[in-house]
Amino acid sequence: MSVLSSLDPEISEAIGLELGRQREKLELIASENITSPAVLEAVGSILTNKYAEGYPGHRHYGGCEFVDQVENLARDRAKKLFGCEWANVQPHAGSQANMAVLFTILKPGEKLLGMDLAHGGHLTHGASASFSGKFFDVSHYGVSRETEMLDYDEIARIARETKPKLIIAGASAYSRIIDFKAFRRIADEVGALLMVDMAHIAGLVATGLHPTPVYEADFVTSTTHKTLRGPRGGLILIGKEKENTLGIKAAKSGRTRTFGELIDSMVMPGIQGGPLMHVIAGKAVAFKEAMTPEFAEYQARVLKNAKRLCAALKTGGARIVSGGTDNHMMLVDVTPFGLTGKEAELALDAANITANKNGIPFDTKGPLVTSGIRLGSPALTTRGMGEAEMDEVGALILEVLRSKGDAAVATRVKGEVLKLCSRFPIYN
Ligand code: DSN
Repeated sequence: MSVLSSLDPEISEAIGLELGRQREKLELIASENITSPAVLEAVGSILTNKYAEGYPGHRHYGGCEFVDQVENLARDRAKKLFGCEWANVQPHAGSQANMAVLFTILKPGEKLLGMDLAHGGHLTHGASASFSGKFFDVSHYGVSRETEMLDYDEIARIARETKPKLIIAGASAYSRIIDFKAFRRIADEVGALLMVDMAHIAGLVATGLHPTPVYEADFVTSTTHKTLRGPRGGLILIGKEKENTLGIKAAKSGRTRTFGELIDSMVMPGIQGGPLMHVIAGKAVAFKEAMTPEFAEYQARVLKNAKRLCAALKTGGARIVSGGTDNHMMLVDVTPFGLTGKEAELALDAANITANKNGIPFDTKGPLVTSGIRLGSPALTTRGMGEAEMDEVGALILEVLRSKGDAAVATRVKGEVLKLCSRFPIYN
C-alpha cells in the first residue's frame, strides 16, 4: 500500500488501523469472515475500471471480452458449487439479491410472508423500515415462545390465513437447521412461490453441512462473504430453471420467459446498472476455493467450534436462545448477567472481543439496546482456532460478562486476547 500511503495518508492510516483491529481482536460477528489473499487481489484488481452493463455476450459496452470470461467463470462455478441450473452473480449485496426476487415476483401491495426481524429474520424479509416492508403487504412468522425454534405448523397456519404470493425462508439470527422441505410443503399448500435467503449458511450448504434449499426453493439468494468467505456481494440461484408460473411473456416474441430471464432483467436494468466486475472476480475465486477439500474441512470446524463455544458458555451459566446451535452461530441472552445487549457489546469490545448486540425472541428491549448478543465461529475458525481455543474464548467472554464491564477485568482479558490472536495471525 506504499502508493496509497503517500497519496492519501488519511485513508491509508484508517486501513492500517482496521488491519490492526482485525489482527488483534477476536471477531465473533457471525456474518463476518476473513477472506483469502487471492480474493483480496481479485477485488483490488483493475477490473474495477470496466463498465459491463448487461450479461456475458450481451453487453451495452465494448471491450467486455475479458470481463465476460470472469462472469462466465463465476456463474459456472456458482452453479457447480450449489448444484443448480442458473445463477446471477451481479447483485451488489444480499439486499439487492432479495430486492431483485421480490420485485420480479410481487407487484406493489401483493402479499409476502417472511420471518420477523425481531425473531431473527432480515430487514429485507418484510421489515417495515425496508423497501420490502414499504412496497408489499407483509405478514410475519416467528419462533415458538417455548422452544425458541421455528414452528412449522404455526407457519403453515399463518400462510393459510394470509395466502402470500411469496414466502421467504432464511434468517440472520437463527441457530437451528431450517427445514426447507417443510417450507416447500407450506408454499405448495397455499400456492405461494418460495424464496430461501441462505446468506448466513451458504458455506455450510456448499459443503453439505446444512440441507440445501436449492431443490426446494423457487429462488435462492445469498451473500458471498459470510460462511462462504468470499468478497462482500450477493448471488441469486435457481435450482431448476423453468418457465415462470406468473405467465409473464417476452414483449416481442410472446414467449413465456423463464424465471432466470425475469430475474436477470430485474437485476439489470431493473435495480442495478453496471456490475462490479472486480467483485464478481472475487466471487469466482471464492467459489473455486469453496470446492476444495480444505474448505469442506474448514466448514466442519466452523460447526464444531460453534458447538464447543456454545457448550463453554452454557456450562458457565449463560442462557443460549433455543438451548444450542446446529450451525455457525448462537444467540446469548445476557439478561442473567444484569446486562443489556448494548452493554455486553461495549464491555466485550473493551476487552478486544467483537460481537454485536442482537434482539432475542420476544425481547422486551428495543433494537438499539436488546437483551442479547450474537456470536459466530466463522472468522476465528479461519484464523485456525479449534475447540481448545473455543473453551478459552468462552471463558474470556464469561469473565467479561460476569464483571459487567469492569475496566480492570477488560484490561486483563484484553491481554489474554492479544496473546491468543498472536498465536493465530492473519494477513502476515
Ligand atoms: N447484516 C447481516 C448480518 O449481520 O447478519 C445480514 O445481512
